[in-house]
Amino acid sequence: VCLHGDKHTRARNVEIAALNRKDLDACGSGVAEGLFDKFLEYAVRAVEQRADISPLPCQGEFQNMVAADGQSVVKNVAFESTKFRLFRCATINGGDNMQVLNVAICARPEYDLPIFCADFFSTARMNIVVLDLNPLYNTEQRPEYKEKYYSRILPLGNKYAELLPWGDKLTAESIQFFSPIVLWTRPASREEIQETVFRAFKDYLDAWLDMADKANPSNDAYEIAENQESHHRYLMWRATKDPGRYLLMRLFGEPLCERYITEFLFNGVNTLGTKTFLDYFPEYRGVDGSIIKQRSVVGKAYAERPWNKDGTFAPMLHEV
Ligand code: BLA
Repeated sequence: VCLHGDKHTRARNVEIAALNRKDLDACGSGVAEGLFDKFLEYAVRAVEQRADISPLPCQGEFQNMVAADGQSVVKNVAFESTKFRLFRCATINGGDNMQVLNVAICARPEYDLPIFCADFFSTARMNIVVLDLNPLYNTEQRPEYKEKYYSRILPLGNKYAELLPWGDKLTAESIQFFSPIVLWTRPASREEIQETVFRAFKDYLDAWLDMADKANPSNDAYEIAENQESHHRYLMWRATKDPGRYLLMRLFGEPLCERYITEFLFNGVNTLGTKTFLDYFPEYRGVDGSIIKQRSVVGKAYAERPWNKDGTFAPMLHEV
């Protein structure tokens, strides 16, 4: 459907960027504009401005994905640089029925930068928004990590947490991947997504890019290995328990869906480490030794935002 991989993709970075934009525009011809087109465009423009950016080779087979419904238009873009291992954006434009934005940005393991995460899903009946800079380390257990990356942007998080109220209970396991500035909300309308959520998306992405611009690589082998394992655990969680899995399976069929998840969306899950899902999440081991199919073994929890305004994790007593 879009971003045809041709010989120009090996041209200079600036030309690549222009080409991507042109192809992205061409994608839109013939179909109504997607709810998240401008989100993806903003992310692509922001990353293009960085030095030494190039398209990620793994995009290849995913550039022309057509959904089984014959209607939904998929756009996938991914970049890498000396700092970014994986800067990838995906949108699905299925008109009024379904709109999806999924963005993940992982730095290289030399950096302990959080993972940029935008997971937006909209149907005619519901809207789901998760936006965060997912921490590599638990911010309660490592106050220095919280201080390094979250103290400065806490006011931004608090501002949006007021504009975009907490979206009620969610899969309890998910909370360990979220930071004190996570936005988890169920907007009432697509207008709210286009306005408040778009502003939050731009501000969070700018904040992450600003952190990345300032970040210096570690040369401590232990730290680098620890960062890499944290990325791997995160990707393992998402590749295995992503709420979008069922839908992606329906849209693309099992073989393509699996490749899309492991090689594009959560690229790194098969290459950053050798531990298995059950090594990281043994509570999901079923009686026969296989992974329990349910997304959650704990169930839903956190009816209210479990972080205070100062970024302290303080869930309601019965949810501890
Ligand atoms: C719903 N997505 C959700 C929910 C969360 C997230 C918290 C609410 C339902 C729940 O409680 O689980 C997001 N969960 C996350 C994130 C992490 C996590 C970001 O653990 C970890 C960091 N989602 C996608 C893609 C699609 C998608 C690609 O990433 C679709 C193609 C859809 N998200 C999607 C759907 C739902 C959802 C369909 C509703 C399904 C449900 O409520 O179970």
